[in-house]
Amino acid sequence: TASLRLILGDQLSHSISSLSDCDKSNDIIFMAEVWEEASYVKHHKKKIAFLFSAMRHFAIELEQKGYKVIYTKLDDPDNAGSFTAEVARMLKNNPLDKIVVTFPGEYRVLKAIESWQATFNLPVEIREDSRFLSSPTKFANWARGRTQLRMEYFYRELRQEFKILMDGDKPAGGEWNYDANNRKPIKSQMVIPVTYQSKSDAITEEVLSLVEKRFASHFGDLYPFHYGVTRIEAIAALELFIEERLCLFGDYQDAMLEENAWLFHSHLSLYLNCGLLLPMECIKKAEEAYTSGKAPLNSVEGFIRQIMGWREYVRGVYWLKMPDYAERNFFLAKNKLPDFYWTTDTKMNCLRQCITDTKNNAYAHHIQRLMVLGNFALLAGIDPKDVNEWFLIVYADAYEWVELPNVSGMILFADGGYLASKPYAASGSYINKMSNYCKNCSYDVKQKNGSDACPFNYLYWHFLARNRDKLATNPRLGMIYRTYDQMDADKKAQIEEDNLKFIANMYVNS
Ligand code: FAD
Ligand code: DLZ
Ligand code: SF4
Repeated sequence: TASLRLILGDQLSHSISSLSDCDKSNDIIFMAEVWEEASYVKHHKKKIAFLFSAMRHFAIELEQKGYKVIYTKLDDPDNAGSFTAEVARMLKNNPLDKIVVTFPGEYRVLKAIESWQATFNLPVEIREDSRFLSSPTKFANWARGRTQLRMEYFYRELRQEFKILMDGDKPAGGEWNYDANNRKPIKSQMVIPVTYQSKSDAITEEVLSLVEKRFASHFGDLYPFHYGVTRIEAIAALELFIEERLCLFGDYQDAMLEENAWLFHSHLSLYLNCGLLLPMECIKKAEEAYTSGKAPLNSVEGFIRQIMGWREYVRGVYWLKMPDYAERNFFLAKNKLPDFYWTTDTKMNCLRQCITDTKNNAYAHHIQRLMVLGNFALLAGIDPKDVNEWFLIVYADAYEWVELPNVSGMILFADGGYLASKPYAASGSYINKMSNYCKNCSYDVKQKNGSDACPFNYLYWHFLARNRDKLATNPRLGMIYRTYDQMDADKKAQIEEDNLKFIANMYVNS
């Protein structure tokens, strides 16, 4: 028998389960650049270029290993435009007995794959994605019977199961979590090692001109393009991070700086999510840096928690709660996303900087996404559908399994508190404490009301006041509501008025 081994764009790992028993002389590996995937949302130009170039490099590596590979480029005149239509075309040209594919990263794609057995009258084997440390089934078992999930407990179990940063049955250093040490603001003068930058080869150059031509109307800057596109380059990026930035990753994990978009973060998510890096190898390398004394525990534990904890946890929530999760809107937020999320044209310097970084790099770090871009969308009552679409478009690491729970669960609290214990709502003072954005802003972070006041200040109180019926019982918000109750009626009326004015103006001039 001969089977079709389909490799999707985010499955670029030589150890992918769909290839484990691939017969080099009979089976055909199939990869396709399809218009449907590249345009179902209008992805950032850099994201498309990164993925197409990485796919093309991966296909060549497979050929070099002796596999039979068929690869459809986007501009192939016979390209049928979608996964389903391309698989149909493949099967017409090559008599095959079976389709083998690894579990995809999006519900939408899973549903398409599940329909193929009937459409093509062939067995379709969907294999577990063993690159992850947990699985949808294991997560569902863990979640059963819990009304509220907490990442921290899930993460501790994985630490124990895989014996990572463990001292026998105790966590290394005695604590599971060193976050209290990981909230230092950063100074402009700080020397920050430059992140990994690759040089484009002929394959990348060809993809860049394809994207320039075919996706001209998409958001984002295509150039300069420095992302790695092969496993060798991704490993070089990982090693550079471990050598030069991991040691201070923890200290400055929450900091933001106008002059530097990258700071001490790893910038590895795009490689991890398309399969060029494996989560366990990143975890092991970081653990090694701790045991060999190269990096301190607060940094190493913080980094490992992001990958072993958050990354696995959000994937579990996604598969447990789809398809309903995409429809959740706990606060019934219905404002449209303001245009400045695309144009960068806003007087709010924090937003302008974070959107500009995103436009330039298809990257912003976690606190920019959470406490500026996401926090504003939460406070301004933007419709979760709009917010999710934006986040799925603009980042090179965005696939729905990881984007949706972070946006709807972590930042918008659209799931009513299933993923997170409270909304990450914050006023301007948080942004001022953790960044230098406020210094160059037209608004005054210290002013609470009026036309010069930082909008985050009154939007914050208005958000809490208008959603009181949904949030007041949350024990973590009790103190904040007591502060609100102590405000006099004039102050409350002022918040109401400022909010009203701001939202009305948001689409014209903000
Ligand atoms: P680092 O700070 O160096 O962290 C190391 C790794 O941990 C990351 O590479 C990533 O794989 C993992 N990680 C960290 N935080 C999370 C998290 N919350 N969820 C899942 N994995 C995490 N991450 C994505 O990969 N794709 C997305 O589409 C995405 N959308 C987000 C949207 C919002 C609103 C928020 C708040 C977060 C989102 N994240 C997303 C999570 C996180 O912001 C990015 O993973 C991180 O910024 C990537 O940069 P880095 O590689 O430098 O991460
Ligand atoms: C994100 C993306 C884009 C832009 N284009 C393609 C593509 O042309 N071919 C492909 O196989 N994958 C692409 N991807 C990634 C897919 O959307 C991703 O593999 C699925 O969403 C996972 O379920
Ligand atoms: Fe952002 Fe407010 Fe600071 Fe301006 S003053 S940068 S709007 S937090």
